[in-house]
Amino acid sequence: MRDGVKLFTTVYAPKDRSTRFPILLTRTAYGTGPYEGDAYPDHLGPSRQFAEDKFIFVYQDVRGRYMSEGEFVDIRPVKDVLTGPTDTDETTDAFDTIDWLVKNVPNNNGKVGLIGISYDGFYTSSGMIRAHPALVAASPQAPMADLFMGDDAYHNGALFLIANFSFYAGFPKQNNPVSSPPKEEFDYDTEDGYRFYLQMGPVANSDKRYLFFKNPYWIDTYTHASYDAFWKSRDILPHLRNIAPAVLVVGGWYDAEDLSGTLKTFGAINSQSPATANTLVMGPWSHGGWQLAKGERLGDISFGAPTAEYLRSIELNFFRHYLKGAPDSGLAKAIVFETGANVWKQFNRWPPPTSAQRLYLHARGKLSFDLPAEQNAFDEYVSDPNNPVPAFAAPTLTMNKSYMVADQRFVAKRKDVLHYVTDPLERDFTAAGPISPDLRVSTTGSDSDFDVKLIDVHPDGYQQLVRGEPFRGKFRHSFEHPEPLRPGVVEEIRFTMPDVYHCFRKGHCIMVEVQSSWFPLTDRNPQTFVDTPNAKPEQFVKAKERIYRSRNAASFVELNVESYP
Ligand code: PG9
Repeated sequence: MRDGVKLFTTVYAPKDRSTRFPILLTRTAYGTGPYEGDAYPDHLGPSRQFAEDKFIFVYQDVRGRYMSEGEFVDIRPVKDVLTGPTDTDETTDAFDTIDWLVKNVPNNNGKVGLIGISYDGFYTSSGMIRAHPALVAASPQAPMADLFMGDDAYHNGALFLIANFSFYAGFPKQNNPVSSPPKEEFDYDTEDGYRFYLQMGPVANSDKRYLFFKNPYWIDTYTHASYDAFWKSRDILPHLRNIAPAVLVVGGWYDAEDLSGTLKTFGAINSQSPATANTLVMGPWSHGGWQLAKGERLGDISFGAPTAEYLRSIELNFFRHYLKGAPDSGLAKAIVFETGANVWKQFNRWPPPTSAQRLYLHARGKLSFDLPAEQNAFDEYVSDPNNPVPAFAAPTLTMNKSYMVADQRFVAKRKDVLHYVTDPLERDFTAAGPISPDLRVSTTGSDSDFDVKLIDVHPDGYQQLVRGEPFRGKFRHSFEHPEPLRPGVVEEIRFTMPDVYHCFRKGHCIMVEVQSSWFPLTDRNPQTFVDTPNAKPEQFVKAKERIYRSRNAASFVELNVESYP
């Protein structure tokens, strides 16, 4: 690299020396092994078809991980300005790597593609910024974009507890260069994540109780509990300007980690770099669930076909066109799987044209498109942070990938979950784009979460989660400067959940659930306005929550409904 640091890079090239091949590069935080001698990896490239088609596959350990030199920074911020010829960030490391590869790897054709999933999707996005001229095509897949604002770390101010704790338990700081870092398995001493996290108490206890757990990246994650300079500097979206390579953004509707980042990456390139060839592919997949998988189902939900096979041809044609000069397959702007209907559709924009429709909460658990007629009407429940609503039907120690389509009947009997259901639909109803809950609420506490779930109720009673998000009340006016809720005062909680493309079929019902904890998916809100991770056990108190459903204070969920010609 320009500062003399050496990054460990492995090149797998076709033996055929009669043709020149393009380079397909992946930069990773997760290790490029096997490192020993002439050991060969299980697979090369994103699919078998790529290996058969022949590319020069290059894998690199990013700065400070595994066999690379230098210092690792978790979600390294992109620098606005480089301070001199030896200043670096991930954009310069990608540039310098590509520069070295095209000048030194025998038989390369001078064209480079960049691809990666999740963290490696973030490194792909980084490489697209101030890109090397040889980088002509890039595919950020499930890329993180803004960790506090809806990606891995926080959703609407609530910490994604189980996902982050379990991730960082397996992602320690390394004394690099190291090919097989010592693995200290974290011993949960139970199979029951609900109990484990409840017994942990306030999140800062994770370090007091489990001393060896001291992981600086985890500590950063939970101590930066609002949208501060730490998180803002890590937001890559403002940097996605003047993107020269063609881009194929790939993601899954049921990605529990970086769904928001995927959609925002696509959206930011469209709006900030409109001349870039930029396509979105969204399938019915969990986080990276398309990789080396068929994509036929997730949890209980079948998609009727091996949906990931469809992506394989899109991906291969994309890179073949830009890297090998194969004919342009004429990609649409958005290639999206319509869940519920189980069909692929193509659009020249995403979201497609829609009209906003509001589903209002009514008395006796009804949900309808009509504004309520009643005055001063509400439903109420007691939310107890010491008995939080479970997020998963079965105990789990790691994020259950299929929770995003899971049957919600396991919370049907809880008194601290409100349910609102439509009559059976008389025709198919397709929501395309963001979902925006708008609640009028009050609480007896000084902070509370309001979690909203949009559910597809099948005729056999299965309650399939379609989209759900928490909202931490103290952030209702600002994610930088939280403010207490005022006990007993009606407040508006409005937020946006990531896009869906879901068909609620004729005969199904639409259901909305509201609750104030979702554990251990999110950390517990003490329901007292305090520094949440450091709250004292006695500051976790019950609160009475009211959700209003009256004409003068209506609560609703706004959907964008596809307009049929
Ligand atoms: N989305 C992942 C992640 C990155 C950084 C922090 C926590 C999670 C990943 O799987 O790469």
